[in-house]
Amino acid sequence: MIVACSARTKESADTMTASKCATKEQSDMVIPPFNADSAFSFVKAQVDLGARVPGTESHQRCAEYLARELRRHGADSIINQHAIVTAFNGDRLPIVNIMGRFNLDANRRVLLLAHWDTRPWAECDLNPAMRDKPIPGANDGASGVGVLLEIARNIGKYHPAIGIDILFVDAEDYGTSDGDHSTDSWALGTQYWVKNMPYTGGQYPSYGILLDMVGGKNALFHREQFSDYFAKNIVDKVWQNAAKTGNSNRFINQPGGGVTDDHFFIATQAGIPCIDIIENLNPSTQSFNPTWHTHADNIDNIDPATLKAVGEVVLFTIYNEK
Ligand code: AHN
Ligand code: ZN
Repeated sequence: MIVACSARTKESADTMTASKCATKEQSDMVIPPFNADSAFSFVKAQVDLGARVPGTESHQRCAEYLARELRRHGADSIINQHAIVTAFNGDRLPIVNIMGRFNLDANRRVLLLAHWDTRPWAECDLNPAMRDKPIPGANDGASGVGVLLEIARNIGKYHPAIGIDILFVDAEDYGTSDGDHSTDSWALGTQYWVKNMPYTGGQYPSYGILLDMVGGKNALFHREQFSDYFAKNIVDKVWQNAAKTGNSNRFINQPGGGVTDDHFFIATQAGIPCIDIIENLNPSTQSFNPTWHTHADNIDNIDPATLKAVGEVVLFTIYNEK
């Protein structure tokens, strides 16, 4: 257990047992332990299904797996939002955004999201013959979902004070890599969701946290530019929580580049401030993981320590909300 009241080094956090905080206002807030092996197994389960490209059997099977997992971890409601969207190249994609809602009575809510689809192409692969084949998407897709499933498992056991909506969005990665085309070609599932939000009454989340590519080896997370623009206070809070949980070695409190990712559409069209925890947008390199959109984006290149750093920071953040 990690106790929420004080900064701790990674070593002490790993070995600590549950205990109450010393001071009154910090009461007995206890953060459950993020199990990196469990998160890794959730990543592997997705990758083992094969590429999750909209319209394929593996995609369908993964949708069923994700809804089943959310149910198993005690979500109070599960919404499967089915739609057909049209990709930049005219492909008609059967998509499903999957949302598990925990603690339905709570009006204060936080949205946690990740894309679950995988890219049908590997345009960055070194081998030209492999570029028209779908990527395994271990990091780009499965990693964010794996961390969120491990968070769901914890929420089901130790209820946070607020409500949590875990959203797996589809068809993020069907965008064009041709710079002449509009960036609207990305995040099609989220673009559908923001126009058809399944909320009633005053139950909109106060803010959102997107996880994208959170499992790479030696991954670093900088302050993504649109996140800072639309939700600076949330970025501040999350990067401070990284420091408090001993994860400043990965969460670098410096500006990164900007990415047109799911959070952009949530922030601009749903009116929900949303940040993106995304690997290595150091402005000096502007680079993602070298496995990005290649066939090397496989389970061998997933580091449980990266999943753990991100999972700890997000868990700490939601259990400290009131
Ligand atoms: C753009 O390249 C404009 N967006 C990429 C977002 C992304 C792709 N995240 C994962 N794969
Ligand atoms: Zn991608």
